[in-house]
Amino acid sequence: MSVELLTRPARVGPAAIEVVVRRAGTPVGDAAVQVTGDMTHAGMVPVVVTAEHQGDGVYYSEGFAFDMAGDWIITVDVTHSDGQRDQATLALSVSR
Ligand SMILES: [Cu+2]
Repeated sequence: MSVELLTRPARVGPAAIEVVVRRAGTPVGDAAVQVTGDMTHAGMVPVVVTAEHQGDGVYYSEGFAFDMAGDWIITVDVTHSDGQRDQATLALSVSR
């Protein structure tokens, strides 16, 4: 599984995220993909969006948003149709 932030450089505001889900090299089109953004300090409400399948194992959301500058961790939770779960994280620094 790979996670990529499409809106570069990462700045405060709306952002697009793409997640590519594969199993043993084969694209997975029937998973549920949730993207959660957290910051590295306490007291923040996480940003949570659902990424929609676009075909070929690519899931996309443009509903993500960074509401504060600083260090963020994006966690992608994938639930497969058989109930198995995968998780991936992406750490990044968001500027104003
Ligand atoms: Cu914050």
